[in-house]
Amino acid sequence: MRLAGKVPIMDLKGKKVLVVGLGKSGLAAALFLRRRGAQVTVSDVRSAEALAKDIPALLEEGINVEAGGHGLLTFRRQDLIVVSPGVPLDTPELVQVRKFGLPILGELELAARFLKGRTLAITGSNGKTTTTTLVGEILKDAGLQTLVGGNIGVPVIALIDESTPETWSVLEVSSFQLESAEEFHPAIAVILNITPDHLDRHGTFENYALAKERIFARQTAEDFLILNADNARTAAAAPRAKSQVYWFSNEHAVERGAWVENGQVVFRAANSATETILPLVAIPLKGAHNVENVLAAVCAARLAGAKPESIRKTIEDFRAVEHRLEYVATIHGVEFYNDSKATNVDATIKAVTAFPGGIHLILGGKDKNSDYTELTPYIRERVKAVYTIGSAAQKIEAQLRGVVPVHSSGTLAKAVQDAAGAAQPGEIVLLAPACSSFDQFENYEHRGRVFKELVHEGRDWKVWQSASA
Ligand code: UMA
Repeated sequence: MRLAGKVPIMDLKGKKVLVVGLGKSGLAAALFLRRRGAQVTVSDVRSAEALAKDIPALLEEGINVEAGGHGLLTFRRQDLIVVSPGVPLDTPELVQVRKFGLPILGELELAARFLKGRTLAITGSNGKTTTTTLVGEILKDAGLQTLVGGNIGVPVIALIDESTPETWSVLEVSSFQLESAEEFHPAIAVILNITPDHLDRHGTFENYALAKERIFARQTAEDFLILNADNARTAAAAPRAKSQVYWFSNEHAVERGAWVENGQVVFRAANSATETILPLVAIPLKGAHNVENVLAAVCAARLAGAKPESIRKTIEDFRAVEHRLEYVATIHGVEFYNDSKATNVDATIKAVTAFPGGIHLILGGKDKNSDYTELTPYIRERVKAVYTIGSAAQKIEAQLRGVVPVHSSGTLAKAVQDAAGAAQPGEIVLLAPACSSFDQFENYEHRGRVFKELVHEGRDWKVWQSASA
């Protein structure tokens, strides 16, 4: 959806600006705007008690706070509204003020207008954080001035002060951020894959895919767009690009881009010879999806100017990012993996297919209008039992009935006990829940940390054995 209005936002002095949502992005945006002389108000649906840790610092900076709900009058009084990524654009107050032509910018869009240097932006339904982290590491190791942020957890606005004309800002960008992007213009854009996610917010898969495509809407012939040749909806975006399209594929050679040939990751730029980057066996990350992430990272890093030898070294030394198919421990022969970031069905399929079999899979959390029956063939092939948690449990149980034994564990603590108690040496306990975490946890990081604590606490095998007996 295009948002109405244009403002001379380079001059924020004296402007009345409302920041909607006081999470990480809202906090960073409010402080940024205030430092540039704007009269800032923050509005959040959470109560003053829930926001207590941030309110004193905001008041001290002269920032007004509206807690416990959004007031239409507060919205109408502004010159500009800045929206946090998690706030839906069809929030009634936003719909109302849009009718009056009030400018509304997303946090990414606001930040992009102030960020100096070039941007390398990475989106996709899965693999964003691993690829963003890897590209950031590669560029740093290659001696390029690099900042990393975005959906990965550091709001883009927080990078502005450090950025210089020489900076590469490597940004993980989500469909929530891209939905309101207007002038956002990365020199290199990557779409890793597009598979169903966030249908509760975007309504349809096509709306979600079109939000992702906004990553290259402002690109010109001087820019690069990197697409996954093996993912149909991603590849379908190519005809709409004005930039130079590069491809990556785990299945076949591409005209320009990165692919796998004779067990080696290779790269070819336009009108150049094919370069060997590194052998597949030297990739230290599990799963075919991580080969795709590495291919995308190689392509992006080469286009940004990193040399093949430097890229190879960084990839060889790279370790899994926290909460992404992260190895936790082996206890009495059972391996525990934390893939709390598997917040949609496709991510869970990728996690399950990273192991040959013997998986005890923990599924559930807050449903996003997902279809869990898509998991059926993968579960039948590799999973011994499923343990459900959270508010999506009943739906998952109904959709997976008869595929493998499904246990209603309810909580993560009980699921770890149940799964660990049932797993035999050589088998895997995998948290890859296919749902968001917000029904039982603050966020997926919190869920992942709790999982790891539970695993480490349960090192006394007997506790699990007796608990599940
Ligand atoms: N809120 C309102 N009104 C609403 C909705 C929410 O006031 O109608 C308030 C909430 O009460 C809360 C605040 O908004 O206080 C939360 O804002 P937010 O959801 O935008 O969260 P932030 O803490 O600012 O984090 C956001 C991203 N969150 C989302 O997109 C949901 C973080 O991505 C990101 O790391 C951070 O900005 C920094 O850029 C997280 C995420 O879950 C990891 N992303 C989704 C995903 O990866 O699937 C897209």
